[in-house]
Amino acid sequence: MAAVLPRLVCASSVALVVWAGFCSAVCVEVPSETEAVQGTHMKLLCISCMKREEVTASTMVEWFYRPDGGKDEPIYKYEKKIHEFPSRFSGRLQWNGSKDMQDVSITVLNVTLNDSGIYTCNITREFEFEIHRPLFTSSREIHLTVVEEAGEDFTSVISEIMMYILLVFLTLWLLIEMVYCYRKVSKAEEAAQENATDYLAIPSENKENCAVPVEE
Ligand SMILES: *[C@@H]1O[C@H](CO)[C@@H](O)[C@H](O)[C@H]1NC(C)=O
Ligand SMILES: *[C@@H]1O[C@H](CO)[C@@H](O)[C@H](O)[C@H]1NC(C)=O
Ligand SMILES: *[C@@H]1O[C@H](CO)[C@@H](O)[C@H](O)[C@H]1NC(C)=O
Ligand SMILES: *[C@@H]1O[C@H](CO)[C@@H](O)[C@H](O)[C@H]1NC(C)=O
Ligand SMILES: CC(=O)N[C@H]1CO[C@H](CO)[C@@H](O)[C@@H]1O
Repeated sequence: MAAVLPRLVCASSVALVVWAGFCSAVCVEVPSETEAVQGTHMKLLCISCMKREEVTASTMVEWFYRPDGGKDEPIYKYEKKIHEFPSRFSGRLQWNGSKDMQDVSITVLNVTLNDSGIYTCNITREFEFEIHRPLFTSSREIHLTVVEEAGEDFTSVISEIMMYILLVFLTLWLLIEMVYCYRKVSKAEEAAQENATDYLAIPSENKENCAVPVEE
């Protein structure tokens, strides 16, 4: 069952992206996918919605890569123009952000197994026309796992099968319970109807004892 929840979360984040696409004025900070398939393009999603005071600021974004057990190394920078740092990603990084710089995503082309690790996007916004030039910074981390092949892993297949078995079982159980209840109710009704005739024969004092007390 463990795979069901991430799938739900996944579906809802897709819904969010679609929704954000329909009304582009709304910025939604959707988290990035964290699994990539070897040999495909991987979009490292980094969205940092502007607060109202940041609209007149200029945005700079820096991307870092940290291999497992390593330290952060800069790989990409965008400040008015693109700057790529020499790294093993050279030539494989592509700007995939938006013009308004709320989406500062990049795409890694032809992902290899070695690209697993932690990617950080650091966003700095600076007021352009102020004397003090205050800075806003925000940071996101993406823990990327690169897998050899697309497809479902064994445990998620198992949990999916379990889910269907459970569904069928629950439906059957519900049906049986309904039939059983229906029988019971109709039997009780029959019996009650039989008794109703007896009930009429009971003297009226006894009838009052059964009645719901009425408040005055
Ligand atoms: C992806 O990388 C592999 C090995 O690094 C290379 O053999 C392959 O040609 C590359 N594919 C593309 C589409 O660049
Ligand atoms: C992955 O990294 C290891 C060592 O860091 C290196 O030996 C190997 O060639 C790399 N593989 C690819 C496909 O870049
Ligand atoms: C990214 O920004 C965060 C918070 O501003 C900071 O703690 C972190 O050191 C920065 N990362 C790098 C690699 O500069
Ligand atoms: C009907 O009446 C009989 C006896 O008069 C009683 O034993 C039985 O429990 C009653 N059934 C119901 C459903 O009230
Ligand atoms: C310029 C660029 O790489 N654009 C790509 C950004 O990502 C979407 C998918 O999320 C692609 O369809 C674009 O081509």
